[in-house]
Amino acid sequence: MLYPIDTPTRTRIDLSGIWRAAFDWDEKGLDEKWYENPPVGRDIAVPASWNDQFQDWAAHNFVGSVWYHREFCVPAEWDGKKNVFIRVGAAMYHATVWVNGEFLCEHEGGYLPFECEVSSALKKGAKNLLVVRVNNTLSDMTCPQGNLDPAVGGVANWRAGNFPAVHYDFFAYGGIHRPVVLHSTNKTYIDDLTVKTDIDGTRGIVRFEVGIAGGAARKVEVTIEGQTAELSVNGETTSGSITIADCVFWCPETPRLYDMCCRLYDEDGTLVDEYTLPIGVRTVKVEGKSILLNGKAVYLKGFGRHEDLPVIGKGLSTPWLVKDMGLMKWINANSFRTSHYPYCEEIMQMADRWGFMVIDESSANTLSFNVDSEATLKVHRQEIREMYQRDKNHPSVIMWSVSNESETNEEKSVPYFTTIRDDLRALDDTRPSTIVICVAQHREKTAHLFDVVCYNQYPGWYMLSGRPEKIEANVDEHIRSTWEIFGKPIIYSEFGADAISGMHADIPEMWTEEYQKDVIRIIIDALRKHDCVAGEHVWNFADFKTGQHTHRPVLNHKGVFTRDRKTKMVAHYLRDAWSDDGAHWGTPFAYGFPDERG
Ligand code: BDP
Repeated sequence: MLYPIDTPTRTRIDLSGIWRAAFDWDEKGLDEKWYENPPVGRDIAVPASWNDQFQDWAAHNFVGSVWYHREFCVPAEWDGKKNVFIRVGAAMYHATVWVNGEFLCEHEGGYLPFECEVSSALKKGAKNLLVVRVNNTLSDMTCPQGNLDPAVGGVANWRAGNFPAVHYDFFAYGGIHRPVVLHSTNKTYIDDLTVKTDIDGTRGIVRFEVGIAGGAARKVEVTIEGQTAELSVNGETTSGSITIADCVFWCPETPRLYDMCCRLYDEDGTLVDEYTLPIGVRTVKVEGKSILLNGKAVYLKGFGRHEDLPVIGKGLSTPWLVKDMGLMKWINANSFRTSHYPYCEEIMQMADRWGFMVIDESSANTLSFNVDSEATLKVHRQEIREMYQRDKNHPSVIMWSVSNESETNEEKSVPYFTTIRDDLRALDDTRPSTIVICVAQHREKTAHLFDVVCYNQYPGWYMLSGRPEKIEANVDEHIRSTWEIFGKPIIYSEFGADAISGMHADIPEMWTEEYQKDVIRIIIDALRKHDCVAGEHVWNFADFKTGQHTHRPVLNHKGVFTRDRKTKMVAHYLRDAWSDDGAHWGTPFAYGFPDERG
């Protein structure tokens, strides 16, 4: 499924704006056929989470179904002649779509797009009623899992007591989180593009496959940098390649993109579809202790992030997105991980243009294997396919992450993640993959399945709390033994400390900005002594909202920026540490006891 764009043969209409929504407090909407005649409900912004838009406690904490609706018209020239699609960028967690009372499609998984062809349900020259039911209930059968009663022995053990009850460490937002778009194509159209690139000296080799739907096509022309490949069409796909002489290879320093323009012609030689995809030419490999981009070792500097904003929740906000990308450039980051779910398509496109290397993560966060994980595995496999399908052509995506902090000490996690790893390898032979882990090296059972070891480690916070003087030795030992056991490049994919903005101390203590700065500094200095370390991702880019819990003062405060994107002290130091000429952290604080104490 291609990202919808306007071209000479395609038109898109963004349905973002104020819709109406009815909270289905008693889950009676289906029985009462709200899809035919939804309750008037209340004004609600789309895209955005529903939770923080209103004043009522019930809506804020709601877990269940919300019925969204609005009307739309299609241009007269679409009527009968075009395919008309409704595409939902993402809805958390399960969504069902009806038009004029007719069921069109449903989708499970909160972070990836889905679409349905809607022509059959449309009223000619009249208003159409669009109804989307979104349900954010998680269970032991969803991905991620959630909402389990600790009594059944499942995932709720992870963060028992969180309200609303999810076991992961971010707020259980629900809603239509990404734009809903109406878009049209001709009856015969390009429905997929797959691009794989290689390097031969200074030449860039672009191999592509074009998927065609609707039949009756004769040829495809693909043009890159003034060179055109003509491909005849005999079935649903056709493929070819183009070589770019003196190619500028994609990397953070030169994120050069080339437009790949594809034109599809029917049997009469009439242009029936045109789609332009920006592509980057680059290779990614893992060898020994290094991740190689275009054959050169790269070192990842950056963050684990969240899609999380005041009022908007997990909804897409393009001004905030632009600001965030600017802040990541300002601080000299070169990469980020889409912790803990695939992010919006717009950030992936910007990462291509701005030169950020991305670890693209599935939403399989903190999975438990104490419950029957077969159902979760099914949804997880579907998500991996959809994530690959959506993001496969982004040069910025240098690695897939299949999960964050699942119970990978459990024996059952091995067949589970072997299946996921095999799925991914069958889909993509051009990128490495990883699993983000936190269990102790000696108990970890899945890291050997993947190419890179991503570790979340919190010395100075969850362990060695208040003891920065012990961090260096801890990190040294951890890296040494991780390399010894797995023999793969290591990224510290999370480390850091909570700091409440404005809280200071001359002698650094937990929760102060000084303490956060020192913990991050000491860990970075320790990591850089090891040549098997391929990256440092601070947790987190910005403070973010969590469920209510005694450990969380409304937000997780490990942000380097506050939730409204103000700098904390450590931001200025990281900006130096991540600059080309290295760290200027100033005089280190004197931790430890005087000699006479022994
Ligand atoms: C890690 C999780 C992350 C949490 C972080 C923390 O991967 O989602 O927010 O810890 O506790 O375990 O701050």
